[in-house]
Amino acid sequence: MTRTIMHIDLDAFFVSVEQVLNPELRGKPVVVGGRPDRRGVVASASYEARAFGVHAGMPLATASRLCPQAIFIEGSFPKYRETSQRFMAILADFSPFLEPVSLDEAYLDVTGFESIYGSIRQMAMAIKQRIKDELGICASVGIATSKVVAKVASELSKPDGLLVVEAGKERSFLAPLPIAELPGIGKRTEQILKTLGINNIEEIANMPLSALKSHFGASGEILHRYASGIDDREVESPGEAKSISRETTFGKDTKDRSFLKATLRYLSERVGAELREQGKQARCVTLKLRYADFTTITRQHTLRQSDDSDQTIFDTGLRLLKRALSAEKRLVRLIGIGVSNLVEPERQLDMLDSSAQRQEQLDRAIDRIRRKYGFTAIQTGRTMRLKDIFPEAEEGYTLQTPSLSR
Ligand code: DCP
Ligand code: CA
Repeated sequence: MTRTIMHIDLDAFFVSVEQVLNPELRGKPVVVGGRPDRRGVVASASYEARAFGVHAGMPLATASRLCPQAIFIEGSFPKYRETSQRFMAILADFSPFLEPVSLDEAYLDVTGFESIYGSIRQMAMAIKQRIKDELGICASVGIATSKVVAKVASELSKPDGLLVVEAGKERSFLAPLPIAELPGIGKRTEQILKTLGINNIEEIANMPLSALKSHFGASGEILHRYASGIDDREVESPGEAKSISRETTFGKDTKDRSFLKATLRYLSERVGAELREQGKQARCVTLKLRYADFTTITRQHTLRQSDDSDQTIFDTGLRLLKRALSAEKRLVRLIGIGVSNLVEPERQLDMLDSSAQRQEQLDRAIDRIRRKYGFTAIQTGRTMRLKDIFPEAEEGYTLQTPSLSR
């Protein structure tokens, strides 16, 4: 059966939220990511700034050189999350077959919905209108028989776009587009394809499968299917979170152990709070480090018993950190901690163990206070040190890369 899939993506999301809150920013070159003298990168650029060549991922300093008149904003994650939740709630009103992909992007399976709205195009216009009315933001919508084609269509229609790719036209729609437009093609894949003389999507579809496989392994096959407009991935409503992590990039590379420890403690508490909020326990703890030369390592430890306490997450992370840094000379650029393999809490046999019980009561008491007064209302001994280093925000310390530090 032919499916009808919509991909909905908000335009210049972080910037658009800022423009709703401060209408003076509308129609101007605006960049969210931080002040240009900081070392972060552009998270989101208004279309006015993009006209100067500014784009996401670009160092702020470069952006300010290309577009000196741009207005640079730090950005604040809680506002974006709140808008995102309202966005997803609007979409859920239109179809229960909703798969959020990121904060500002989702797939809807709308197969058969034309009978309700007259046509799928009318349904898409109604969705765009509600988003505009309630959030004040423009959305772009792509409609096709598969996820990959719907996504390319919404991207191509931006800003404020609506593009329908009819059934049977998938391959010819993709054919002339540059290879970078195909989801899944990163910088490296693009480079390799270019050296092979492949410039548009049609040329990928025409490559022998064996050649694609020899260069890209198993992903070669997916590449071939996507390039041919074939993609039978379902729209999947979210199961529960599979992992929770927090990370931050430092303003200045460091090997100050006690500072790294304090940051790890803070990030562990954020992960723990989220874990308990979701009513889950974790079996696996992962530490992530990026060194000054951008080499990134992860180290993982499986717990003997699933756990949700800040202390266990931190202790495990700290052991992994000590081991990783024991013979390490490089400075650390980024640190992150995560939990995965999430399970429903087991009725703990060792609840009779009074220290585990005290720990649990302590975590919950702290969670309650933080829910009421904000995350930094309570400091544990180790994170006190961070007070002078990171500016405080209601939701916690403002980390260097707000969008990546959820
Ligand atoms: N984002 C980020 N860092 C990046 C890319 C994105 O922090 N390198 C954040 C900011 C964006 C949001 O995610 O606003 C959504 O990403 P998109 O790629 O959808 O970009 P925009 O919504 O900003 O623009 P577009 O109109 O192209 O969708
Ligand atoms: Ca977007």
